[in-house]
Amino acid sequence: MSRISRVALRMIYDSRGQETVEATVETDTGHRGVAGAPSGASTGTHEVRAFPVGGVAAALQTGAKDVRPVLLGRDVDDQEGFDATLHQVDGTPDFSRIGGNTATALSIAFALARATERGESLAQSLGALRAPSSWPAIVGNSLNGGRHAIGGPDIQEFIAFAPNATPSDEIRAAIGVHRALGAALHAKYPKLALGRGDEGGWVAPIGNVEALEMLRDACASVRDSTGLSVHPGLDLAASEFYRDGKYRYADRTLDLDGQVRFVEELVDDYGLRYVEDPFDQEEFDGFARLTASVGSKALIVGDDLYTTRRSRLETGIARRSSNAVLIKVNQVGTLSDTLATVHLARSSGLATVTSHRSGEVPEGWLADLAVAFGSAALKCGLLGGERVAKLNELLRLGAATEA
Ligand code: 2PG
Ligand code: MG
Repeated sequence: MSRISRVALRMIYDSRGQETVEATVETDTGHRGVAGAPSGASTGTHEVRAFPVGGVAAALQTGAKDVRPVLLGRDVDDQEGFDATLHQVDGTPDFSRIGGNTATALSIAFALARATERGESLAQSLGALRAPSSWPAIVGNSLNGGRHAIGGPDIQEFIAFAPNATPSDEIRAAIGVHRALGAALHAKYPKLALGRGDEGGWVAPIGNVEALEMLRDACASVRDSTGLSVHPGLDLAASEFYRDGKYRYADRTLDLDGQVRFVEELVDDYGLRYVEDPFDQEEFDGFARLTASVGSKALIVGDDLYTTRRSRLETGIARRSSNAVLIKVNQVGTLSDTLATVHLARSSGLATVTSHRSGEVPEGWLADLAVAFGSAALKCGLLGGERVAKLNELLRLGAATEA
């Protein structure tokens, strides 16, 4: 049995140029895992705190003084024990003492060290099938708005949802939509300086409806030219424009009934197959209404609604709020907490979508998690080194099963 012989924490920058925490965990047989923690912009109220008061500097100080000593000497095969120790040393319900990002970086670095020691990919060492019966579909952000873009639509993400037989076909289809959308924007607005948002999707000063029309057409053109499956999707991140009981878009203000109808129409008019956070983060019943009416046509996904917390997912299951749950490790802080939510989803027949954050690190392990979790989809963006790292890791996992 090998043991942890070295633990180190340091500050690194994420894809938005913001400070975050990276962890190194090393075993006494000389194997090591290194992981950085991502950060969100449209964070849910029920997420753990990313950093303690005092930010990354305080996280590093507490990490060196209080966390590192209790991790040294731990059994490399005991992920649950490692994660439980993080909770014990933190002692709060939301990781506000050591920081959820410190916990995330350590928990993943530990899992990576173990995988390296076993000579396996992270997906394999977490017990994933060598050749999954179906690969996670790609949820690829093609056009950004909301908190992830300045000057774009108020819906946060216009998505290419690509379920195909192999990772390479999925990625080809989703990136094809990004490219087709860029070409269409350029053709329609030749004088416009096109930008890209936090997740690598296009940013253009257009409204929600125009963006949806262009996304639908881009998906259709890729389907026609490649024969692959790719369909429009949205992450509305609706908590971001919900105030005083109303959904406040640039061009309309809707109450709950209006919002249910509006999203139902979007699903039907644009053939949406993926709808994330169409309501405020406390609106379990609105979610349930939408799932009942269009859940057979689209994944209805709770992100801010659940924040990957098992207890909130229990509520959603009891109220039939959604047919899918977004999974982000740093919303709960450890791999074990994440797995508890994934297991509940699976045993209750809900799909999981394993997801990046808008501020990311250029590492690929998220793809291993999506495969290991048996997720219906991997949400990781399409362009930018920190997004492509995950797509390329999925390609590697796919290639390994073909060899
Ligand atoms: C989301 C995520 C990722 P953020 O809302 O799903 O796309 O955004 O990381 O800013 O919470
Ligand atoms: Mg979301």
